[in-house]
Amino acid sequence: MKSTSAIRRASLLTSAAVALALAASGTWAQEETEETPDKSVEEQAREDALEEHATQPGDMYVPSMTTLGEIKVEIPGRKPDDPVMTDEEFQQATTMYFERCAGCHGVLRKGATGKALTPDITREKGFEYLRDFITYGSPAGMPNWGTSGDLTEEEVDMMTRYVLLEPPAPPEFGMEDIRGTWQVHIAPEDRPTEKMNDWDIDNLFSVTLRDSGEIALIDGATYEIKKILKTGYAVHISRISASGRYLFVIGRDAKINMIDLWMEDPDTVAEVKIGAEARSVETSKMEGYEDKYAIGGAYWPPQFVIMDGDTLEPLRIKSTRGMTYDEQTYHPEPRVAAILGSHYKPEFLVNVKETGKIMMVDYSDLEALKITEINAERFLHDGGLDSTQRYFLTAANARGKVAVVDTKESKLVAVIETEGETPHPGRGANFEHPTYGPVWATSHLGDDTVALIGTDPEGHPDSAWKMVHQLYALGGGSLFVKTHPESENLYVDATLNPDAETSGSVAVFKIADMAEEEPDYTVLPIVEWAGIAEGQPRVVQGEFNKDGNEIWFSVWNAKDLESAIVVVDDKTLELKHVIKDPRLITPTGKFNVYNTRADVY
Ligand code: DHE
Repeated sequence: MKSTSAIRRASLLTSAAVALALAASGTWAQEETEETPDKSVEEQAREDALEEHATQPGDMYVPSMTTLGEIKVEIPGRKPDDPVMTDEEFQQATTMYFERCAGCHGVLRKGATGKALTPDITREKGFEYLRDFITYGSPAGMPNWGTSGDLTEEEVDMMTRYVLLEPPAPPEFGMEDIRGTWQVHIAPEDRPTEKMNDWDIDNLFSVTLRDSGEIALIDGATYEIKKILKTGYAVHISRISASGRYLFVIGRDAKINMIDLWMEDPDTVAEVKIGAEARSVETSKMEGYEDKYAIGGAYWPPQFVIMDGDTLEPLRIKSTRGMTYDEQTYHPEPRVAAILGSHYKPEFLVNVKETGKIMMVDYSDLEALKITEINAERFLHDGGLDSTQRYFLTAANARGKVAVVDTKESKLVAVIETEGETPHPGRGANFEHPTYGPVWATSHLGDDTVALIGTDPEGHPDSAWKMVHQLYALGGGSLFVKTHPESENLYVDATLNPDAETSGSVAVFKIADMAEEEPDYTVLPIVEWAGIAEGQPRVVQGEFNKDGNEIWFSVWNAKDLESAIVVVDDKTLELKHVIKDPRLITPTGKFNVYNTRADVY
């Protein structure tokens, strides 16, 4: 079910211990070793393995199809030899499966980063084998759902019977469904023709309030919360139209809100749901197409939807189902991960996760949609542009690689090993390295490394599209790196690190110090600065203000506890301000309007 730290786990245990631990928990590895292990060694190996399960930060970062879990599914027809399961249990197990297992094993159980769990496979393994596997997990990435206490013995039993049955298929979400959710609250002709408020829109931050299903619009200079707006469930990211007027946010329930920042009192002017589960939204950025289209990408159904940029009217749906790029076998549910608007062509770059393809979707003629399908690497997740905005660098995170696409020539340029476990760049960070020239950075979920990749094939051909420098930051569990053209620093968080002090801090590298092989970094105690006594808040995602002289970090606490945003002076690395407000519930992503629309990172 969870696999992001699989390689690290395996490398942390000796291979003998791995074999023993697997054998002890009755896992796939039973086929690989016939030896009967010594009991006490076996127990030790099991303990080691379980400890690993409990402490790997990457495990906490696996998609949870929560909204899909709320849908009542049609129960597939039963066969005479099926395990007994009531309809009520089946629905309950489906919800549990979508929330906890589908992220890795796929909604249809055909496998993603985790193994396929279709009945032809599960029935061969048998009830006891599967029950033990769910109970104890495996060092290959499966969590120990039973022994961790996450599932009761009865629930493990129910899930075991469930995976022996045919999987249900959640409903599709076609044009009729999408149009059924589409609402234009204020028609374009009824909107202002010029900006009607005195907000400094370019320096506004749209802040995700994850667990309250809202965003906060915060002024970048005064830190005043100008407005809180209701959005979709567990809203994920914000993106801005090319003009900077319209703000688009997408919830995990695939609901997009379009907010007009020119209104006297900015508000949602249109909304639509593009599927049942989604994570990405973007707008057309190419000259001549500014504000013309928006696009949303869904996890379920596997599809993207191009919409009118003024009204969100759904115009074109494209399914991403198809062949994997390498083996060319059919994948029924390749999820749409990051989407980026090209500055070089009227194209959206769409990461299709499980098939490992980057689709360059030409939106100049929606009736004759042209897609250049680039074979990249499986498990594409997030990424961003280089400093010239010509190259798209995107992580195939479960493969430990970064793919580079030339958006001008529509070609794959390179697939680079980052030599860390599970690269997770967000949109990455671009800066001028003292030795290697322009580079783009990513940190990693599974270890403390930061990979710097050369991005200047003209000026620095020897460094281009290679990992030129590896830095060591605070620890595993990093989600985002950040810098700004005006900054001389690179910031690296460690959000999912199990150690509270580490996940509550940020590492800052001086770019000039990178002339050294192993530069030191400064640690900023962000949570301590926030002065929050209760809970174990995590620091996540730095975001610069427009001028690039201060960086904001979210201090992300539990829903019912105090959270904050800490503002750091980029020149002095000192605390500048703490934004606290009871309305700031679980702040996570922050999107400065100017930096987001102009792709400055
Ligand atoms: Fe994200 C970006 C998917 C969990 C905060 N996240 C993205 C993108 C994808 C994605 C595909 C790229 C969007 C784009 O650029 O178009 N995220 C997922 C998941 O599948 C995952 C692992 C689990 C899930 O069920 O959603 C997940 N993400 C999280 C979190 O738990 C985070 C830390 C907190 C939160 O708000 O949910 C989180 N994700 C973010 C942020 C970005 C993001 C802040 C945008 C970064 C940027 O700089 O653009």
